[in-house]
Amino acid sequence: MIMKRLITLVALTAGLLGSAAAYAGEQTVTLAVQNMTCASCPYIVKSTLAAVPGVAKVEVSFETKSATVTFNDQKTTVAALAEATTKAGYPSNVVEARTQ
Ligand SMILES: [Cu+2]
Repeated sequence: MIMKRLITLVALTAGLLGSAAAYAGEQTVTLAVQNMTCASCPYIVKSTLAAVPGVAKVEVSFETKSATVTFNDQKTTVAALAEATTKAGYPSNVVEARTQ
């Protein structure tokens, strides 16, 4: 009984770690974002990207006019990310991609 409970706990913990940490399918890309003309633009770009299903983390830089996005490539694609920012008025394209 105790052993069974322990196995369940281990399986559960492994599952949680698997979804939170980097695993196969997680990617980080840097997008060059156009039209960010004022200080509030990065917030719009950030919330737009964060709303895309599968996106885990977004960092937007107004200084370098770029967005760094970590996402699950089984849930979304780079094309979908670029499309989302474009629809919000900020066309973007990938400048750097790496698989974690
Ligand atoms: Cu603005």
